[in-house]
Amino acid sequence: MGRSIPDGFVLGAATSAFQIEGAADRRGETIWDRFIRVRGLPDTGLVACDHVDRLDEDLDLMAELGLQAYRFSVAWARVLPEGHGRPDAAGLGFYDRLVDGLLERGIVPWLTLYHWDLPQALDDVGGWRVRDTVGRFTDYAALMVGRLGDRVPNWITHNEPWVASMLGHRDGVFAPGGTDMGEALTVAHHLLVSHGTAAQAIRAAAPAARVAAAIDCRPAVPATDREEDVVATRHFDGFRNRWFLDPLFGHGYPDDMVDAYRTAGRFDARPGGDGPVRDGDLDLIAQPLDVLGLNYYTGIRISAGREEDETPDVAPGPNPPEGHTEMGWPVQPDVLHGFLLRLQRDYAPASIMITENGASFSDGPDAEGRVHDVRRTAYLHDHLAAAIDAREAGVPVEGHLTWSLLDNLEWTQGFAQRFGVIHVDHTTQRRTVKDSGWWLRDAIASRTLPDVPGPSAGA
Ligand code: IFM
Repeated sequence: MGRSIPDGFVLGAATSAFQIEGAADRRGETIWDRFIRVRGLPDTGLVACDHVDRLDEDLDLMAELGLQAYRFSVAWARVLPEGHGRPDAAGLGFYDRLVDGLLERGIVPWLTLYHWDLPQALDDVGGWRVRDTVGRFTDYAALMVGRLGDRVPNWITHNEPWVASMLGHRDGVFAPGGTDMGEALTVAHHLLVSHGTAAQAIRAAAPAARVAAAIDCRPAVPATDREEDVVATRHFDGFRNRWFLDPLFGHGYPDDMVDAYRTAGRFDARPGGDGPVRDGDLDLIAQPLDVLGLNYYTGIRISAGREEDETPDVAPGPNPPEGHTEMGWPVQPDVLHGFLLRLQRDYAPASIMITENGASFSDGPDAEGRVHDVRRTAYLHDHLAAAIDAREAGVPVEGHLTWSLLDNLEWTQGFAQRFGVIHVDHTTQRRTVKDSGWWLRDAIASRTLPDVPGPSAGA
């Protein structure tokens, strides 16, 4: 008999538009289409998981698993091909059908407005580097809430603004490929301000809707107790976690990081200073947050010299060492538990939804067509147990959305990483529920975390 799942704790799964939808010929170009083409990466986004044309099948699979909630994102360029202007009726119709299909099956929708797929037409005129895009995003949010606000109760403005700003504008490894830290911090600021303005637009049109932001956090510990590693870890935490959490919760940008960035001539975060921060922006960012979305995969050990570097010690790829996933990420459910307690202590959020958590392992169907992905099942078991422990310790964790429903397109890595609880054959598009998917179904149906046979993913 596994441990019980508390009443009211919600279990579901998550995806994003660019990673599953396909039907790229029926929407506007996005920065990811352009980035993939210019960099010569595998052109997997054109078809992805063909979700647009397999919507009913995918909805039925969600129902078969008994999901209580489903998080998806809207492709901005599917509803507004140029990012603004006249909406595309077929694009809006697709999201109508998706939301109605969820509701018919008793699955609560969690809608994300922005999961990194900026319309290319907006990037051509400055993208998130310019303030105008805040207004464009607010208008897009108003369009979507006007259309779906009567049926979607949970609205996530942004997914992982750290990734969108830093990987996309500092490191050059994600779209649109910028390589400047000052630009990346400007982008981060515009993302945060647009969270606030979109929150206002959502509330104006749908007062009962709940507003959330999905923040990817990477909890850090010093590699040793040497002073320089402790100082580096504090900096990493500011760079990676507090820069986003502090202003969202009304604390403003963290003083130590404001000083560090300004002294280094990288960014002026003072309202009315030399940077993009205007008077009133911090109040805009700090709109009341109904739900903090937490995307958690792993923690990190930091040593001096790596205070802004989260390159994994283990390279991504198949056959990872024990206790790691194929992303090279260590499996650390205890870190999730500790971080949830910290969120409660430092920010006292009204509620926390774990909006992403999951593991990449490439197990495929055996001769009988079963996918025995015991490492993923163990990962989910242990992280759910950690989340439930935190809830029982008083942290308002309302649920957990597994990343991901389907094996999907892992950005620059194409189909090389498989996060799904449903296997997708990317040649035939055939879906096969993995053992982890059946385990999730059993957990939801029995309101317990069934024991997992074999070794723990973190062993
Ligand atoms: O696939 C991504 C997702 O788009 C954002 N969060 C992390 C996932 C795994 O890398």
